[in-house]
Amino acid sequence: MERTLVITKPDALQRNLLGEIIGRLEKKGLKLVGMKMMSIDDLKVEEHYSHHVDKPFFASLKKFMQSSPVVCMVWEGNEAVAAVRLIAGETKGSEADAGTIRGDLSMSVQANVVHVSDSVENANLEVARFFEKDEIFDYKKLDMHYVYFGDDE
Ligand code: IDP
Ligand code: MG
Repeated sequence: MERTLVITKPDALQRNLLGEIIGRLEKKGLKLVGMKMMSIDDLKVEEHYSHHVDKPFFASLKKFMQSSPVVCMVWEGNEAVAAVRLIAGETKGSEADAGTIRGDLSMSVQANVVHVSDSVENANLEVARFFEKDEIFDYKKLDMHYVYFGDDE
């Protein structure tokens, strides 16, 4: 069972898209195991986007990510990292496939409504960056039986 980090970016909060984004992940059959609202501090932005710190757009990206609170979530499921990446769509909203969160809900390369982890390795690092162990919940969710019916056979 994998866990992946999803962050709703400031544009999602400002544009009233949180329910829509969470609803899509719930309906897919993923299990929400952690959730909190926060303001991202300088250190967290720089760590989280360390692959972009030297890019010309980094100052703008940082300003954007700090312009409103974000909501961080941990979603769990079989092959959840790749599944959520598919649901999120390509980085640039105007080019992302229709049917994806970014393709349906955004136009911009920067303001693309969600962050989602891009590999199992990064998902583990990112979940640990944003959540303490006791902020992640281990509980039985009854519909899982039907979400995965027969997959283990
Ligand atoms: P991803 O979010 O699809 O994984 P990354 O390349 O990891 O894409 O970039 C992280 C975030 O940085 C993007 O989601 C977007 O908000 C921002 N970003 C990426 N490229 C650009 C750019 O060329 N201009 C402005 N912001 C960018
Ligand atoms: Mg990325």
